Amino acid sequence: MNETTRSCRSCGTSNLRTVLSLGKTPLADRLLTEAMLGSAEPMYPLTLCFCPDCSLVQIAETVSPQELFCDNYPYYSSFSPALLRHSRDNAEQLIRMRRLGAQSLVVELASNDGYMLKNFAEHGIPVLGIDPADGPARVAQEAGIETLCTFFTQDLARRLRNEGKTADVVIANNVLAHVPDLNGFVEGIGVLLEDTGVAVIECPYVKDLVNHCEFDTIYHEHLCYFSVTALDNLFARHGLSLNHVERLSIHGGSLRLFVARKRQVSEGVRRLLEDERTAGVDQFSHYRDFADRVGELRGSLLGMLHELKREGRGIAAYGAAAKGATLINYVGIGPDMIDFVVDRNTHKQGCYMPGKHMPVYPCEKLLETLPGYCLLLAWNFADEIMQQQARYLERGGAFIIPVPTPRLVANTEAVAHG
Ligand code: JHZ
Repeated sequence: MNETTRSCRSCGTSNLRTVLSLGKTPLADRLLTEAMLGSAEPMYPLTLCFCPDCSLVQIAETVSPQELFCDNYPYYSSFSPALLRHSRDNAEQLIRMRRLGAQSLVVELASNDGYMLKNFAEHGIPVLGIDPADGPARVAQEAGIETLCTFFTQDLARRLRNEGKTADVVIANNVLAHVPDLNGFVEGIGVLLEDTGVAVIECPYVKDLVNHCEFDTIYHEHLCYFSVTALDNLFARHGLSLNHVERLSIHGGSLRLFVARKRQVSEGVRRLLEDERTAGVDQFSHYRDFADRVGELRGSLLGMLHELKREGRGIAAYGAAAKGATLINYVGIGPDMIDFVVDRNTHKQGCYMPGKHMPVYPCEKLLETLPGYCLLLAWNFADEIMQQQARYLERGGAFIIPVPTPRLVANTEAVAHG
């Protein structure tokens, strides 16, 4: 099921202006099994828009969340060591800051395989996960993390509150962009929070997306691309205050938001709002040349790949990431160019990439076959992946990093990174 909207997902006005069209693309996390290869794949238009009224960048299309998240969703957070470290550090900081203990409750929305909540549970802090993807939710339950396998909604928040379950901390990482009922979701956070509770929310930052040409992070799961300005408007509408914001490097540049009922806005929030006004993030003109820059990137990446292919040493790709699906489908990179993709996630291995159908293998395949080049689709974990693959680099392999402008990294540079 697919709907196209011309009214803003946050403020509801109908002045949306188109920023970029990526054409029709398959669903980025719908990897195919061998049996699925013979049947038609759902393909949907992907159009990035800007709302001049509340500044929210968003896509026009809504694919049903059931189709996106409920059928063999292959993303399991725990396969990315850098994400695990990032989450543990954040959990430990929250435990200290909020003095959490056996009497507290931490609720995570989109808790996936329990990658985050296990850090609280280890300290004896009661936790509750909520996630609609049954595979990851089952892994969390098996690890002893209480998890409701369902979508978080206002109604669920009310039900939990009626059962006496209000949260000292609500965590919502990389989920705000995924929800079609954005206002209902934020309202639900307010319902679930204890009076003195805090919601800690991470989402990719649209300013980084645009500045670093991270167009591949645009796909149907990501309905919204947030600026601090748009977020401030959104939370204020629900009686919540965006009190503090941190900028993070994860996922190509993210925001960590601290949201509460009581207004205690930090100087940092005011500064970021001011920076966005100065940079024009709240104006359509800020996004006007983005489509041209994305088109240029496509041209230069294709040019580079054709040149490298002619050397005859083979090209593979690393990371069957959702963003990788946008990249290969929009740029037009198929099995004639890329022989195979490697990924640590065992749920993705043995499957085929959406749209272009390159097979996904375990990472060992890279050293076994030694292709001359490897396109890094999971470029957001570049340093970590290149360190893991030091032997591939030592043996003459090189990585192609596609964004912000395609570049080659061979052994010497990788050692400098390490
Ligand atoms: P990764 C994810 O998108 C999921 P994806 C989701 N769509 C979202 O909102 C964004 O993040 C923010 C693999 N890998 O996380 C694991 C290795 O093989 O960058 C993943 O399959 N070895 C909900 O999918 C992929 O790469 C490694 O060492 O675009 C990375 O996917 C590491 C670190 C990762 O984003």
